[in-house]
Amino acid sequence: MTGKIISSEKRVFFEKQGYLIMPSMFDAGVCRMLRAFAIEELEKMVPPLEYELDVKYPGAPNDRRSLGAKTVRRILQATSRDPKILAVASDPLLCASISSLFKSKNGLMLSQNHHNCIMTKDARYSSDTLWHQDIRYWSFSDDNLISAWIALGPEFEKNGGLKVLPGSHLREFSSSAFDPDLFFRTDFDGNKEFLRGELQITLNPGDVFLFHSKLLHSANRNRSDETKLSLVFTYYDESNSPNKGSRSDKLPPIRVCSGGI
Ligand SMILES: O=C(O)CCC(=O)C(=O)O
Repeated sequence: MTGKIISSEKRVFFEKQGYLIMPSMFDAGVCRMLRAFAIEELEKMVPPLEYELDVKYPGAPNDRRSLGAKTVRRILQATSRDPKILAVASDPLLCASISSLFKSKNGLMLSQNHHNCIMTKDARYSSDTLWHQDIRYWSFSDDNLISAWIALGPEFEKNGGLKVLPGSHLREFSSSAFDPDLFFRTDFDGNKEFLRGELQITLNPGDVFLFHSKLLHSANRNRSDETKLSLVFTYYDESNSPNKGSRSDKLPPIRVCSGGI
């Protein structure tokens, strides 16, 4: 199956640009059901949750007494919350597509750690996520991870849709290109030209945005009047592995594609 699921043009596009949009991978009924589930989880506030207050990004509430202090940013460990979430994360077409991008006949592993989430962007109290590579969160023997961002509603500039710097996953940046929190500095002269290449990603409900763990991306806060909801999962080839004792190694992976395809 490898090589047929994703055309060679799309694979070359992903290799060069660091991302790929797979339109309409999930239908409107599935998106409605997942949105309803996400809203229920937000109402129940069942941990583990990441709050806007935890990240302290620009626009986030400052302290526990601020308005919006209880605003959730990520509903964590999403695949263990309900079989329908696991079914989406292990969708055969999605997983075969990602395996094909890894050009691998090995098994495909789904991480259950931090990025296994329902990402929420509240209409009132969300924040700006500055330019970064997701590899800042991960600790693996190899930096080659792919995340799938599944839009459950429309995503665009005004509601805080993702922006990317195409091709940035292939660049070697000096450490001075990043601040101490590993955000890509917009005030650093050496980054300015590169930042001019920013591209706004727009997604429709059910579209999947696949991106490499070294692709620089950012997103503004949500300035629309509806909370934005997406599912985010991260995958890696079976030949890769989380570093022992790191937070990427906390929960065991789920083998979502058996390999040999
Ligand atoms: O929706 C956003 O703000 C982007 C989230 C993101 O890229 C991250 O937290 O790694």
